[in-house]
Amino acid sequence: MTLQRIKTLTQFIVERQSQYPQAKGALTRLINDIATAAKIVNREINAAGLVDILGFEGADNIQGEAQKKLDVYANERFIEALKGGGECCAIASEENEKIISFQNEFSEMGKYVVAIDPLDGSSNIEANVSIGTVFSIYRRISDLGGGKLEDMLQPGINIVAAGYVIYGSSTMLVYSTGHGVNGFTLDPSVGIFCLSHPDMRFPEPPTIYSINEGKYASFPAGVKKYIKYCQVEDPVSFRPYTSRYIGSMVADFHRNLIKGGIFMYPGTTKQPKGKLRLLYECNPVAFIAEQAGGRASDGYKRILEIEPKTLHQRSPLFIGPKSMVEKVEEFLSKPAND
Ligand code: AHM
Ligand code: MG
Repeated sequence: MTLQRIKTLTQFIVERQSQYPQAKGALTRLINDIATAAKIVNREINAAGLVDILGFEGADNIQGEAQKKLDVYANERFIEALKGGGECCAIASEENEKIISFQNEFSEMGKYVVAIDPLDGSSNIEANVSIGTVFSIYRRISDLGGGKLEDMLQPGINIVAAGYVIYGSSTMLVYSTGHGVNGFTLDPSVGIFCLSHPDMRFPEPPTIYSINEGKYASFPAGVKKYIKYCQVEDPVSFRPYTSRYIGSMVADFHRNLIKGGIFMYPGTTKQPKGKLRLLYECNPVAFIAEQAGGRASDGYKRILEIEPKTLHQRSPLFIGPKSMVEKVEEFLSKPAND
């Protein structure tokens, strides 16, 4: 690729911003802050086998799960970058019990709030499996001053921008501001994200289903039936589908966005609301999925329309191409003995 043909993330967002003369660049700067922190986290992840950063930190996070050192490191880097950047007035992180609110020292604006899972899928770190960062950005609804809980408890339909970073065989930032989805691959030699996947859409026909089938016995009847439907031979609808499950939501979602497939994390008998958190995990990928022509549902309704009651609430998640998500919703809406 010649240099003239490369479009960097910064060029791309500045270009996009110039289409909106009223925009003052705050969102652009905020996304840049996230990208900068992602590069620092990426460097540490790449060096994980070399330095003493793998393993447990010794504390549990608010979900009662042991925090890995890299979880803590990533959380600190994103908080620093967002606080220092001056464009947001509060952060809700999967790693912190309460919101982190700051009166912005650098700007009287601070008109955005950010919900973030700094390092999702961290149980995969030791095995060199892809992990990710997931984020969503909302406009604050409270008056000026430090951000408040109410700013965070907004439904996903209020998202202004959302995205994820996948630390995989290459590192990518995928994001949307509500005008389609674009993906940028990090060139590690120069530390720049370059546009590599413009206007991402779920391809047709989709052929992959992703779910932790080890939990099959405790899934709702409709999900069990949908899994069987995926496995039935029917060349017209390209079944049987291929099963793929990494156990890292960002990586599973990203593969399905590129190759065409559904990711499911249903409720189980032990955890009726599933495992994934609405604010940090479900909402941002739901926003991306819809912008890529797909659908995200809790099995019955659109994820983005759920009114959050608490910061760390969980939700079942069915996400991917519209046709696949609608099919699983159809199975779930039937009586159990049907
Ligand atoms: P985490 O936030 O503690 O990393 O957990 C979330 C992860 C997701 O990335 C992934 O989809 C899911 O947990 C896998 O869970 P399971 O091991 O139950 O299949
Ligand atoms: Mg997570």
